[in-house]
Amino acid sequence: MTKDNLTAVLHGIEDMRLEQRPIPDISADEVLVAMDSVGICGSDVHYLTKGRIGHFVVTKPMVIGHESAGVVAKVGSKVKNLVVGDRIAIEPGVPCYKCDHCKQGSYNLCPDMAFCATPPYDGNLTRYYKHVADFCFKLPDHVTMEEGALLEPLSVGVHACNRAGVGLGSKVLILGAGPIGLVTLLVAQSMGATKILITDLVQQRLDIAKELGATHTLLMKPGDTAEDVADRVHQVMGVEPDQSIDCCGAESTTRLAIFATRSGGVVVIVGMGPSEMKLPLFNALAREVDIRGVFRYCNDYSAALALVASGRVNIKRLVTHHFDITETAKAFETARFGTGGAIKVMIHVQPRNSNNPVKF
Ligand code: NAD
Ligand code: 572
Ligand code: ZN
Repeated sequence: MTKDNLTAVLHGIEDMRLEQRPIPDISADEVLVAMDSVGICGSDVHYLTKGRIGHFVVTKPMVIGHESAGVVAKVGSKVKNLVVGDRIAIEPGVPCYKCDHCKQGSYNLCPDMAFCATPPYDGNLTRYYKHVADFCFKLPDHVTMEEGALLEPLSVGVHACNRAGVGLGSKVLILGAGPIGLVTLLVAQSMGATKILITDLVQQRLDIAKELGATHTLLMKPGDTAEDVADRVHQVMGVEPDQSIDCCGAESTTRLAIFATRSGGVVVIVGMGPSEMKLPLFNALAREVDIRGVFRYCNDYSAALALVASGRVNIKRLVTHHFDITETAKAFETARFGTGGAIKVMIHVQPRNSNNPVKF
């Protein structure tokens, strides 16, 4: 094993450095992972540009990255589910296993969750990273490392569609055609939704959504009022959506989600916008529209992997740009400014495809 452990470390606002870090020692329940692919998430960009998300503040150097896959390089003495050489996707949040939420199975709500690249916890845009083996998922040979990394945002889509109750014949409205809106579209389709309308402010993103199978798209303008757009949604879909999934989190999109959803339907809020907003609550209550939150995912990685491995979901189209870890600064510039219509920017810690046994 080489001693090179090049790592992308965020020191503060606009201060990301590539530096050498020691290769970590592992505990009995952990594996050492030779990282392969790490996607850039909006939250990584946010920590770089703002140094914080809400109460989560970068107060000491933090390794960035949480959408990842790699190859097992060492296994701890108590690890039973993995061996050296296994190609794995890494679920980035490790809960405490002890609190009531963990014991009841809702481990995503654990207040002591250690989540990659959420302060104070390091992420995994690095050559060698250690992780609890329980939160590593072996990939079949025909699933690429990039797809493994994308199981992370895909799991958000799985959780969101489950929370919404999407099923056979569902008519679904998705607000926002960024990576999260697009994975939600793919999952809703795979769950049997027959009409899916997706909105965005950017036509290029809607074009990709159409390519991925959205039955309808609607270009919004910044000044649109939610009530007016709700009428347009009904006209375009020819029906009121059963479920609306807000993948923006702007006040205007959450308002639209409520107005547009059929009585007795469900609004799910995935996008994290302002901490307080003005919403038509009476409209929702009087029509029994349930409003539900989404916090990451919980026991969703296996389903996300099954969707990709079975070919029911083709997630590769989301990746628009590829960079080597040595080009991390350029990769973040591209993700940040959406250069060249960037959707998902993938960073390769190993040369692309070097760990993909099946040729693509
Ligand atoms: P993104 O910024 O790439 O995508 C948001 C999209 O919404 C963009 O395409 C933008 O053009 C569009 N948009 C903005 N305002 C709009 C409006 N008024 N109407 C229609 N479209 C509009 O972000 P992303 O990576 O796709 O993530 C989406 C949101 O989900 C973010 O807020 C992120 O923090 C959140 N998120 C939440 C969780 C969770 O656990 N709840 C997990 C992952 C991401
Ligand atoms: O992939 C996980 C993920 N979660 C996001 C955003 C991007 N990626 N969330 C939005 C921000 N919250 S948070 O609670 N926080 C910073 C911990 O505001 C987490 C979920
Ligand atoms: Zn993320």
